[in-house]
Amino acid sequence: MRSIRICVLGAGAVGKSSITVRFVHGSFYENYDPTIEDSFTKLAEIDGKTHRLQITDTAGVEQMMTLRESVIRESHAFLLVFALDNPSTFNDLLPIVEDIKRIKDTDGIRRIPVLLCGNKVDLGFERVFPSNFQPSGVFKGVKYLETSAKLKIGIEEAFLDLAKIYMDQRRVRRERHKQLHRHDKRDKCVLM
Ligand SMILES: Nc1nc2c(ncn2[C@@H]2O[C@H](COP(=O)(O)OP(=O)(O)OP(=O)(O)O)[C@@H](O)[C@H]2O)c(=O)[nH]1
Ligand SMILES: [Mg+2]
Repeated sequence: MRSIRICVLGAGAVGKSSITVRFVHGSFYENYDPTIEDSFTKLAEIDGKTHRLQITDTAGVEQMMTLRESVIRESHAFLLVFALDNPSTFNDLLPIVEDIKRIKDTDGIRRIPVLLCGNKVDLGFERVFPSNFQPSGVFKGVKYLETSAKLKIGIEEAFLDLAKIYMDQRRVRRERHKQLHRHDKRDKCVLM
């Protein structure tokens, strides 16, 4: 069974723990309890095969920067969360994206399995993003979902789509690698 290591990142109080706990345990809590770092495991079926999702729920507060560095390095895929009632939480994702790009050594975030999550979609009047919001800029081409941990909207989809994005990117990478390897073999001359 393959393990897919997913990391949940975003500013404080956007709902990272709530989304994770809703997905793993099916429950939701109104009270706010800031996270240091928590790990969860859940089996999930992707393309007809069972995989183990190992989810790390991170801290939103900046003091945990060193923890964030190592968890990004060890993760395969990233769920980036902001809150639809708080515009600054969207901007807070930009340095996180830069960290992921630096640590994973890529100049394009689309080459990394990432899913952007606008959480608290249940908050109708408090919402500050337009109803047809589509992220652009660094998030252009990145899959975007609106979720509610409270009302259980889009939660399964967020984790399963992200795991599928990881598996698809992995398959493409492996096929490309195989092709290159085949060419390598063909180009080699035999020294007698
Ligand atoms: N209305 C609403 N409230 C939510 C939702 N998700 C989380 N909350 C509330 O938002 C607050 C913060 O949620 P957490 O899940 O603890 O946020 P977090 O991102 O893990 O915060 P840190 O661990 O400090 O980084 C809590 O009071 C939750 O009940 C949601 O979808 N809708
Ligand atoms: Mg938390």
